[in-house]
Amino acid sequence: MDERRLVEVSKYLAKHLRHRPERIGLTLDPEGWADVTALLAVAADHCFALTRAEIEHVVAVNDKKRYELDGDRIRAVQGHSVPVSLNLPVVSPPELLFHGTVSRFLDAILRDGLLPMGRHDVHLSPDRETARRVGARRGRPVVLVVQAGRMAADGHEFRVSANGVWLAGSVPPEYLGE
Ligand code: HQG
Repeated sequence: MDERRLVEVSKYLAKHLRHRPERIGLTLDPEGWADVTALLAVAADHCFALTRAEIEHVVAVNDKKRYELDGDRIRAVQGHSVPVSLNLPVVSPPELLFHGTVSRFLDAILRDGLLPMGRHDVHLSPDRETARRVGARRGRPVVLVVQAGRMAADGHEFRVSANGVWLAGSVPPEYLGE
């Protein structure tokens, strides 16, 4: 599979497993799982030719391990905008986590805290370099430091997705620094 096709299939999966399953008539169960057989059928119905082997390949080599396969089921491991409950356990975070953003959002973030915006959760990175890459999707990155240990001690819940993204409902401004 060439790189272009890999990206095309990955984007197709992200769109329909995270954001708009209804666009192709796909049903996700409450935990975000779709039947691979059903996905192949509805993709074909909507003129996107896709094979099981391509799905398996994308799941295996995807740069950020965004998807998981379990028998004939597939789901995105995080990043949804549709309501799903991934049933991730609450876990203790490291003392510090990081969030990559850009300077144009800083005033609002320092005033209102980090909010999930279009997604279910605020996404936090375990290290500065990962956060820098997340921020760089939007321009010159700014990395914020999150006092995650202190937040957890104050009763805020953290979860971590299967691909190592830390998730929190929000991060109030008093736990943020640069
Ligand atoms: C910003 C990619 C104004 C926030 C990445 C971010 C990540 C605020 C944007 C994953 C704000 C939301 C998630 C506030 C937060 N006021 N702006 N109060 N609070 N923001 O894409 O963290 O490729 O939903 O800084 O690698 O950028 O999809 O979140 O800039 O892991 O697998 O609002 O997406 O992964 O943007 O990225 P996003 P994100 P995937």
